[in-house]
Amino acid sequence: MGTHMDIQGWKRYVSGVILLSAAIHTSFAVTHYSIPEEMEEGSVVANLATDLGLDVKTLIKRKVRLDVIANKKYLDINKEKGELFILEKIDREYLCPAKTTCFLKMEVIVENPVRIFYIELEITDINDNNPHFRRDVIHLDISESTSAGERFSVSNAVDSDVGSNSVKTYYLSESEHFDIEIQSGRDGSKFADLILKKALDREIQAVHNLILTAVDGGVPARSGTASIIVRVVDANDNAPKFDKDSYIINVTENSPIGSLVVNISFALALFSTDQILQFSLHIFVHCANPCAQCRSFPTNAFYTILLIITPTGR
Ligand SMILES: [Ca+2]
Ligand SMILES: [Ca+2]
Ligand SMILES: [Ca+2]
Ligand SMILES: [Ca+2]
Repeated sequence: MGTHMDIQGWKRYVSGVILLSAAIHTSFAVTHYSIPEEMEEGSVVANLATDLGLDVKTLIKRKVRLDVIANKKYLDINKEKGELFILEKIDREYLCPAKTTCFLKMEVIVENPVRIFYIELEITDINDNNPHFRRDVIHLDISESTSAGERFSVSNAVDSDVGSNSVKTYYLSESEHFDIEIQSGRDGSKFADLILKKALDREIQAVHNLILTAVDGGVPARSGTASIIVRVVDANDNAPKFDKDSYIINVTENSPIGSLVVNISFALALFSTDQILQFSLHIFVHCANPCAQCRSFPTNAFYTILLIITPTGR
């Protein structure tokens, strides 16, 4: 037979198609079912024989079969009972990721005579996933000079479930300094802003450990947490402190050069560290006795020394 059909060949082909079309009594009605995801294997979805008006006793003889279109065989037909049952658990999040609706389309085919029934199975969501944060620990550096009312973005939690089974709200652990405000994205997703409700003081508390909890709207609700570690960045808000405001020291006029007059201590908070360092100043006799100034005050000579410590800071 050549590649080109003659007129007789075309007639035979067309009449064959017409006969085949007549033989297949196709029902275009779609039978709709709805089941929750994750049903156990073997669970019965529906009695197809009853719903499609087929005689259950003839199903084996008519070679009933089920085609799950464009997907693996999650379901099958029990040919003795005419029941549609779960062959493999259906995970909605795997089958329809990032979709709010999920359908499986199927065809039930019987022979003698050939009939095709269309089935649409809706897979509804159950709350089988916890909200979770992309990072378990969120690090924030906040200057102690930051004013109360300032807000900071923290990464939102995600939940593979949809609708009310997804993230609904957030809670923050008890804190004197921080609070959260819940925001809604355009797509309906929820996220939290961290708000500084009371100014920080690094010298009182250099690190704040908070727990942010995301909760979904499922029943029962599921949750996920992330740690927020706030490191308070130092600002130059403390002057160096001497251990006394003034020192009165008696020095004998014949004190040798280089002898210690006084040892003065002062404390200085270091920038960007959690340390408060103690320093000492040693003041020694510098000039020989009797020095010029002493001669001006033969009985009681007073020297007033003003010490100014100026750290180089911001
Ligand atoms: Ca699932
Ligand atoms: Ca789910
Ligand atoms: Ca969920
Ligand atoms: Ca401070």
